[in-house]
Amino acid sequence: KHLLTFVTKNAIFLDCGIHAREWIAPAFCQWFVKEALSTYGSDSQMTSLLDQMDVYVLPVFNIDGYDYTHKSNRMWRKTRSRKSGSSCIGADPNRNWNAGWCTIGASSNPCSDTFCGYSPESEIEVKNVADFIRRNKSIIKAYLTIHSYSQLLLFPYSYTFQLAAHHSELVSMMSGASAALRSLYGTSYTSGPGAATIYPAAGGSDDWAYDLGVKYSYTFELRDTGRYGFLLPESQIKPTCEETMLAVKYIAAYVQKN
Ligand code: ING
Ligand code: ZN
Repeated sequence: KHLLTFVTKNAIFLDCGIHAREWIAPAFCQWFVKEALSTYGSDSQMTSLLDQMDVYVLPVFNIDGYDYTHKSNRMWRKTRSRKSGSSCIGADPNRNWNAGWCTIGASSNPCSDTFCGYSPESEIEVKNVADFIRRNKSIIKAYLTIHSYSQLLLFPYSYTFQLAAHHSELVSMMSGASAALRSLYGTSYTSGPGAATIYPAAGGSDDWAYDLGVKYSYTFELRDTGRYGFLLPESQIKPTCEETMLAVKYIAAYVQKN
């Protein structure tokens, strides 16, 4: 008698490139996949991680916006959606999630760079990722989203100054992750809840995932601190990816054992 047991592994969800102009972010997702494939079997931590967990990687969340930054406007941030009645294009895909939607640090003006959209999940990219995470919420143990720049490790909340229920655990986890990151090239990161660390902003993906029940929900703001900003020189791509990998692996190891 055959007995087939289908085991669904717990998972980490990783997305990059929610904002079009933050080019180092998609580079990191690509680096992550390369590292996962090339170190599985030789690196004991990667091997054990991938044996026990799945990692869902969305390498370019805002693909139309990313394409637009290559062809027309390097500083574009939003999606490229159109709506009749407005000549302005796109909404901010990190203001469009249903988490305190459009209450603070977001604009209801379609021409603004932080336009929250006409309704939560109005953007097709947000709707589809939110559907995926909702559908898989029982297995998704961590949500990581990669942005730039400012060298920050952010966690909920951004839509309110209230502290998350797991605040102290998230604080200590981020101090471990930033120490791991710093160990390679000395790059210094600040961590804390979004509202108090960068600025209050509603409708972000990490707050939404956290309120859905994904306890380990983090926004990375990669290099640099403003010298080059979004126009990070090519020479910094590899070191940025290498050091970020250490923080992501630290988080993954923590999630794996908890
Ligand atoms: N920063 C983020 C932004 O969307 C953020 C900061 C994180 C806001 C989490 C809300 C929630 O504005 C960048 N650089 O995009
Ligand atoms: Zn961003």
